[in-house]
Amino acid sequence: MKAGSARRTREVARWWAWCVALVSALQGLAGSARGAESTPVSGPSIPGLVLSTNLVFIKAGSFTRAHQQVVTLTRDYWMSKYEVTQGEFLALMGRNPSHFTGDPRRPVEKVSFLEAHSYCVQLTRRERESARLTADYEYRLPTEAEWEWACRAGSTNRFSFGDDEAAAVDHAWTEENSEAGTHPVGLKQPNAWGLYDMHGNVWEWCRDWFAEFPTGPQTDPSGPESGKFKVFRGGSWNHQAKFARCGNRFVMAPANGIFFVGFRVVLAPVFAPARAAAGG
Ligand SMILES: [Ca+2]
Repeated sequence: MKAGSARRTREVARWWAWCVALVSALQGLAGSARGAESTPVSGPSIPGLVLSTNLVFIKAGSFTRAHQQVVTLTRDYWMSKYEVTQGEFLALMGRNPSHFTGDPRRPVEKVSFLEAHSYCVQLTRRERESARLTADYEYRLPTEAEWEWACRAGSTNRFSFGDDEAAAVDHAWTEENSEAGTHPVGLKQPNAWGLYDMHGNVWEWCRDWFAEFPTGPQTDPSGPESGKFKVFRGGSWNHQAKFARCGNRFVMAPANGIFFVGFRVVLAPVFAPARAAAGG
């Protein structure tokens, strides 16, 4: 990389880190989880569905997020064990938008929400054509609630591993230990449900348009019907560990990508919004 380009990269990274710090400070503390009655393993056997070994079954449940809001998920789903890698993205999409190349096991980044969504559509198409996926199931981005429930993995703390940021070194690639770049997925300790890099490495796009959370209990929330920004979660190599906490959120326009935002997928019945009475 040329010196000027490297300097601009660092300036952009510092600017984004500052923005994330500001937004996070305004949003206050994360909530806590409860009722983690299950530890998902492989999940049910469903006719016509051939699962990738890199999917973790997530049993539905309830947790409490910011401002003591109780969120209930009524639908089970599978979530990918790792962030989508550059190798996976390249194999399916025929291109690799990432900044940190050189190892296909690194997470794909500089990938916009629209590209991440497109990956899910292509993956769904490929798996259906290969008779590994029925028409009533699909791969898609997780809702924010699905992401946070899976991130917490039963924890009631700021992080899935507790409240101590110092412990993040064993669980996440963050500014403190990343040496200014992404790392191949799956090298840090997973959370209690076997998901890797939910904290750190790259932030992860969610399905939801951004809005302040509505008040009151929520069932299967999936955000507003439209908006300007999409949400991403989980912190990154470019931000301090405190920004990787379970309840933290940040946003970006859906057509934009940057070198610290990637994604992972869920496999679930074809998406249907919650009924109106359930809100958000
Ligand atoms: Ca991550």
